[in-house]
Amino acid sequence: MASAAAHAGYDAVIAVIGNPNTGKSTLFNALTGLRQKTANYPGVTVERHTGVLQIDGRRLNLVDLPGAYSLAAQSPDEMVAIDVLLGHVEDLPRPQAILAVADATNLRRNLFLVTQLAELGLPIVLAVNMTDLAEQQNIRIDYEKLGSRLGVTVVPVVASSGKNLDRLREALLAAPGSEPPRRPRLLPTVDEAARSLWQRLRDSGSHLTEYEVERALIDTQGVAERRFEFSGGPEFLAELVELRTRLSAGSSLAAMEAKARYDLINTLLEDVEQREERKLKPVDRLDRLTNAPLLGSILFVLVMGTVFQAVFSWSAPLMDLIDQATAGLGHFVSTSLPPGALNDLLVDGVIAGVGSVV
Ligand SMILES: Nc1nc2c(ncn2[C@@H]2O[C@H](COP(=O)(O)OP(=O)(O)OP(=O)(O)O)[C@@H](O)[C@H]2O)c(=O)[nH]1
Ligand SMILES: [Mg+2]
Repeated sequence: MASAAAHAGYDAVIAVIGNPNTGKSTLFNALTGLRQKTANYPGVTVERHTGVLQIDGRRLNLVDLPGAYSLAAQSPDEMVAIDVLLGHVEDLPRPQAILAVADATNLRRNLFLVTQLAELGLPIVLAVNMTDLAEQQNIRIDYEKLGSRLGVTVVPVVASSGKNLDRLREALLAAPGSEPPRRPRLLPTVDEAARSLWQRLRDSGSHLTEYEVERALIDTQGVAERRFEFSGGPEFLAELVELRTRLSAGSSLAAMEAKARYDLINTLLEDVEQREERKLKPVDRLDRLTNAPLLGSILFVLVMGTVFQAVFSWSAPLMDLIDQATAGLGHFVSTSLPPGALNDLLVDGVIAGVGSVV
């Protein structure tokens, strides 16, 4: 693989991946500047952005993958990221490392993908971006601990201002060839079943990897399952489905895996992230108060009672005043004008009419 990258004039290929809207493009542009190319992946209409990061006389080829929340692909478009990461794209050697981009204000959700990437056997540099926003929101993250728990190099950055990008460049330069993270063991029984199925499939001449067989087993009707069927035929597929039913015991393997993954992330974050309650503005406090179930209902009854009281009791003196004013004005006009049609119109029509409406 390394020789393929060297052949293309690069020292290494690095895949850039992260959840949507985490600042991947901003970071990619900051790292590669104008040295970028856009093309399509073969067979799908997904754009392929590549760029060159030059540092200390070395050239790293960065491949920007489409934003993804998870690696469980349900469509060929989503499969592009996995294909690149597994080295299944014709004219692109398998990346030697991954640059994962995460949003510091949303680590819990972002780590879902990062822990999936940790299953691919590639070294990972995790750029925790938007650390400026995290600071504003009083979110405190122990980056060193996060790195050691995940087994990856963590670099906090602000892509939009370029903060800490030098450190990130150095980490990227050191990543190819370094130790990949230890694979998190989420569902050991499923791992073992997938491994034995993969070994038999391999012996029958299939080129699918163990990772792909495990994905086929877990992600019902996903792209991996279709590829598994294509490679192993109906008999292996029947075996896969039977195995899945047996292992899932009434639930779904995907749901079991997601739960195990979030349990792992929650335990990890307990030690790594501290979120201070934001200082509430007065209007937020009022909002909280009025939305509390019991207090909110009591306040509602009190407000409605006050409105009722205001309409039917407290308004009486004001209404009397308006009555007196209209009567006085009517008397004044009727005595000031000579009797006749105009007098009647003004006194009985305009003044009495407007008075009764008011
Ligand atoms: N405050 C802050 N904003 C940032 C930072 N990095 C990126 N942004 C902003 O976040 C928004 C999204 O950034 P993009 O680079 O488009 O994110 P992306 O991950 O490529 O988004 P998709 O391609 O849509 O998945 C933009 O408005 C950026 O200016 C950062 O470190 N801090
Ligand atoms: Mg983008």
